[in-house]
Amino acid sequence: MNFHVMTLFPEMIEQGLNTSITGRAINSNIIRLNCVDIRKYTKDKHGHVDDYPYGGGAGMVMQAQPIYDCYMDIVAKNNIKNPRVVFLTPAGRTFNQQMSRELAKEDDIIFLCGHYEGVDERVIEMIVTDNVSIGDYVLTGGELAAMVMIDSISRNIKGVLNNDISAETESFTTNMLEYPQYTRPEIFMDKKVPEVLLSGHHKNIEKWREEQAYKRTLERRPDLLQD
Ligand code: 6GU
Repeated sequence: MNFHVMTLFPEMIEQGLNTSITGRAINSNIIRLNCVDIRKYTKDKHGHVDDYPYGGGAGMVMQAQPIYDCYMDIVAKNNIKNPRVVFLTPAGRTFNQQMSRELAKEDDIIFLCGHYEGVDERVIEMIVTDNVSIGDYVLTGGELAAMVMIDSISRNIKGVLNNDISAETESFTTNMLEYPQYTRPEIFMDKKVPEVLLSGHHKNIEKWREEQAYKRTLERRPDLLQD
């Protein structure tokens, strides 16, 4: 999988994802991260990539030309045919585990990170296939949202996680939140590990975990149980 990111802050994304599990996946060539600086493509003599909005209003709007040229260059250099192009925007469809699993099947995904008050609608119409939000709150730019999506999609790609099972059994694959986990020591500041987990009785442990997962889902996310 090749993740291409069009952004004004490539180092932010590189630094964030070159760490931990995604960092290891990049180093072992299971995924590739190609962050491209939109500013490199501006034809403005002062290096500007934004301008005032037609019709007036607050803030600046990212111009179409640098983004379009950046996109064309990524597609040409990497020989990409019919790519998914994801525009990170609070006005998009909300990202979830199902979308993550679908996107993990692609060979290339191009992300467009917006900044300022928005992006010229014409370039969005020309190149974007998916408008995606990561939740109902507003961020200063699309970079953190792209990082969230790339992290999530990566862990659905074979070879990224150590164990194939954990991506399958965890929260949202089963529509249940995960059961609580414990490790050594058996007693921490007077708090004991639930007895059943020390019993070695696998059937009882499984039953206890299912009950805990259900109880937790009912308390914290009852909306997940409504269907
Ligand atoms: Cl994708 N972008 C921005 N700027 N804010 C957001 C978001 C995306 N998703 C939620 N808030």
